[in-house]
Amino acid sequence: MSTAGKVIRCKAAIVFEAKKPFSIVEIEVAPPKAHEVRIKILATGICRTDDHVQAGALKVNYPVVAGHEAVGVVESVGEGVTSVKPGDKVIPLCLPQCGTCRPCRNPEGNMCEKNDFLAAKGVMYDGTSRFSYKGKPVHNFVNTSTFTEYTVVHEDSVAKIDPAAPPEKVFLIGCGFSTGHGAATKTAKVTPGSSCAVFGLGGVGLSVLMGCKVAGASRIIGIDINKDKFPLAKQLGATECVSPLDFKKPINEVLLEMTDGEGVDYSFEVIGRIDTMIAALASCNLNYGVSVVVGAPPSAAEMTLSPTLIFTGRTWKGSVFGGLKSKDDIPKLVLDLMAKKFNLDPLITHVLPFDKINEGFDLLRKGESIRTVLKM
Ligand code: COD
Ligand code: ZN
Repeated sequence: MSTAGKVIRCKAAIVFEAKKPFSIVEIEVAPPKAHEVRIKILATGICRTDDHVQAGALKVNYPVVAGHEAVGVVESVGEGVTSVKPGDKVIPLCLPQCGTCRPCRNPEGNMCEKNDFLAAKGVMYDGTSRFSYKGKPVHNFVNTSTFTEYTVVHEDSVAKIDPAAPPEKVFLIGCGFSTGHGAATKTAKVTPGSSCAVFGLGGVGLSVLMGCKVAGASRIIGIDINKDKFPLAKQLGATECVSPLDFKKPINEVLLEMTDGEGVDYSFEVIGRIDTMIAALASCNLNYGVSVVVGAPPSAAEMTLSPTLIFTGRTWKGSVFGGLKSKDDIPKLVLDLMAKKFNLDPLITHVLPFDKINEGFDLLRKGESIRTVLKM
């Protein structure tokens, strides 16, 4: 029997307040309104950004259905939806692409004005939520919310993908892989023969590293305080790996020494810490080096640094979702995956049923997993 037009009762993992574990409860998911799409989630990944939601490090409204890296099938669509139809395999987009705002119209822009990263209101465009628990509304997260069997997103926040794409792999294109790969290839535009340094070797950092390799970098230095990450980093293209804990001097000085005082051509911060953002900046060439901030800083953070770091010519850039135009670029990355232009298998270290979501987050916190995929 069709569920279109009806409220769906299903399982979701809710964070009721910061620092409380994910609670699996039954919620109600309202039908999609005009220009909205209801999606049955097939698989969703555990990303550090969701951990920040649970830990209270990101400004969000609670209670919230987090999760933003997933793949699903369209269950039903609201009035006026033209880009997807029921049955389509889709990836929800944590960064929307409305196509009409200034950043969407600028070829270099991707911070669609409809994004909810900065305001973090956690509601649909009309200011209401499609999720409720015991009759009270529950917030959404970055226009997606994938820790639920069914979600509702605006049409701007969903991309139709190749129906043959395997759910247990392609979910990673919904955030981690695209964020990292795009930061190297689209934001930094890494050039052949160049040198790169990647700070943080989690799922996103390793994807940056894969992007540097595809772009033809000849030297890629991986930096992490957890040496267990080094073998995989080397398998994916790191030419060397170093731990800041092995040195008394600051890691940027170590990197300068490793590069004969030159610094690297490109550096990437993929941890989300102020000190490593400054260290990454100071590690790139003082004149033509490019440093990219990929890790989201804690919401309340501010930084102080010497302006000389920039004065000599370095370029310091940020990159959200790899600088990608989400609705246009995600289906293309999926086709690249299907054409075996890259392999996501090494990044997917654990598979768990949705009910074991808290176990999945423990693996991430203990540094044991790169990506855990939750199957619904
Ligand atoms: N020095 C070196 N390495 C460190 C340090 C340190 N001081 N502290 C931690 N690390 C290492 C950890 O050991 C770990 O290996 C790695 O840094 C971080 O990896 P993970 O597995 O915790 O996290 P990821 O790779 O899943 O995500 C990290 C981000 C920082 C990219 C993520 O949290 C984030 O901020 N994403 C937002 C960026 C974005 O564009 N998002 C779009 C959709 S979310
Ligand atoms: Zn993410």
